[in-house]
Amino acid sequence: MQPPLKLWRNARLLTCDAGAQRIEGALLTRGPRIEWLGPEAELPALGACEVHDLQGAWVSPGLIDCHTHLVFAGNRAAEYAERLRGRSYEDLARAGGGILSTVRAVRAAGEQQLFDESAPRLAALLAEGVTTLEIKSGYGLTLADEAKMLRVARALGRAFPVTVRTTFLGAHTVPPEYRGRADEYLEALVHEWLPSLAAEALVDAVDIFCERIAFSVAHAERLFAAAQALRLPVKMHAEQLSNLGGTLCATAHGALSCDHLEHAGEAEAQALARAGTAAVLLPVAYYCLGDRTLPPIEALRRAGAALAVASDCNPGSAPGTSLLTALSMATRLFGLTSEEALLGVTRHAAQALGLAHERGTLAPGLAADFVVWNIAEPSELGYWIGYNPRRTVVRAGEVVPWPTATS
Ligand code: DI6
Ligand code: FE
Repeated sequence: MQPPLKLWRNARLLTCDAGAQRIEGALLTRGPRIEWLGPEAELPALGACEVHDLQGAWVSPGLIDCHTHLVFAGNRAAEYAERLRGRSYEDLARAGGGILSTVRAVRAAGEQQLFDESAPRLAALLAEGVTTLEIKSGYGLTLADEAKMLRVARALGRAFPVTVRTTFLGAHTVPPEYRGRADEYLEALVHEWLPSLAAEALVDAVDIFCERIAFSVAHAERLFAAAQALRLPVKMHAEQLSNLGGTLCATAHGALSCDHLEHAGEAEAQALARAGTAAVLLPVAYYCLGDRTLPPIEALRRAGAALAVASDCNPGSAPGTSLLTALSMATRLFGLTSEEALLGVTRHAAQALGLAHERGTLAPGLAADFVVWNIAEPSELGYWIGYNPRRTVVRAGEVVPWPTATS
């Protein structure tokens, strides 16, 4: 038997499709998918079905946070305080703090503790209308601890009304056991860890931090070849603190996304557009690091690259759980238009996760994930800071209750 139809009428639909259409009308959903949308005068004949009157509210696709390190233990407020006194992020990393201090906390945490610490962050993102998010590993840096992080990410996806995509980021930084032996560490990732985690179905994509304080382009080449042999899509933390040529390597491998890009330029913008690789902008990290180098927005725009926006939720450079705040920062700090910002957390974020065929826009056949907003104008998304205009969230065709850390 087919699941029942539901009619969501009297809506103003921000489809976020290629034409960025705005439609005054209705959505028809069947189970977890959208069956039809359009003006009410064109509604197909329906039998009895559940009807929701949305009273003229604006409706967008469910928001997609396509870059997070949401699963971690502890926090790094003390390092933030040091950075406020002038110490740099790179300096802290070189002194064994930074990512490695979170690695120590994650290794010490059991799976339940990691879940319990991460759940309130997830609940906060969901409260703003996030229905899909990516969660990276990268704070375990042993095979067992990376597996633990990825299992917690999967468990969060089962416990909460959200679609979780996991990304293996074993190549986040060189762990203490391999200090000075980055090449050997990478070989372990390639030959042992990645095949083992992939065999357990814990990995949806593979990422690498390509940076002076992390891994080289040659390392990325090795890792990407291994990922692609396992038919896993790849992505890269590229050009965040310096330009090592990571974007050109990632786009040559058909990466789903390159993320950060503060130190990218014209050549990178062209390569991203040509390869169909999404440019993921992370303005909260830019803000919290007190960065001064802006990503090349105008070049990306001119080249026609897909601009996505994400929270980067992590304890070091972006301790935030508000995608709407990231939107505000993407507009004010990076100069995105309101329309670009909305596409950045819907259609283009889906592209960054390789999910554009199933979510990120309102269209027949796609996921019935959408947010009903308490706003009079679409430009209010990315305008409010610390005020949440979400009215109702529908995921897979069901109204989602207000999320709590235990839901
Ligand atoms: N870039 C980032 O912004 C995060 N990871 C990365 O490669 C920061 C991670 C951290 O500082 O804990
Ligand atoms: Fe990141």
